[in-house]
Amino acid sequence: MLSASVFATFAEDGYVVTPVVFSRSEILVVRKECERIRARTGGWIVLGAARENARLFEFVKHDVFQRICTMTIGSDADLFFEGILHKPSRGGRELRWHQDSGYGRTDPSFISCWLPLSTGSAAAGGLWVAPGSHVLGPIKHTRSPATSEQYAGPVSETIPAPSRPLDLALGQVVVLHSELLHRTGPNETDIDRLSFQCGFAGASTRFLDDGLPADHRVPIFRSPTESAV
Ligand SMILES: O=C(O)CCC(=O)C(=O)O
Repeated sequence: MLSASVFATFAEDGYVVTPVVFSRSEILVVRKECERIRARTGGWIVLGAARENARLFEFVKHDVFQRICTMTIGSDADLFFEGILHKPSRGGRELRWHQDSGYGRTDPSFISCWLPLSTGSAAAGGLWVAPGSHVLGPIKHTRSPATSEQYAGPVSETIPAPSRPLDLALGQVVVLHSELLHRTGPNETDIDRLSFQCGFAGASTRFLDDGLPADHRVPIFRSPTESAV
């Protein structure tokens, strides 16, 4: 279903958009859980949601994510963050250009998988990417005093690569290298934008400036070990 050719440009571009890999009913189950959690917590982002929700935890263990990990960071991979992200219709603010490694640097890099649960249109606050920008390596991020978001500081004023919006269908996934510059805009449509994101790191990845809680890392995919005879 996810052939190696889907990932052929990942090393060069720092991202790939998969074909539709989740059915509508799979997306609806995830969406329902995310809406239920959001109704309780509010806020534009809910982190750690899969750790306390069996259906979301099943979802992050899906064969699709296993395949994505195998093709990008290796078949032994840990989940280390996941979030529900919401931008209300005609609302939400821009999340400026940033690298996900700006929130936590690792060696080697990790990946983030982002997927729409309501609409994947860039105009609805969807993703923009700067293809190939991951080759810049980790950029020092700055915390905006106004919004407290971490962003790529002066680099975000002069994005070195041509940037492009991604319009996604439900069931598609964007896989981002942790050093790829990306952003999302405000939601300019009448549809509430709900998305899900999960980050995976190779099992032997080192966290260089890890301010995250000790239990943030969950071993999730392991290549089959040879059974003792
Ligand atoms: O979904 C969003 O608006 C932001 C996603 C993103 O870029 C991030 O969480 O790093």
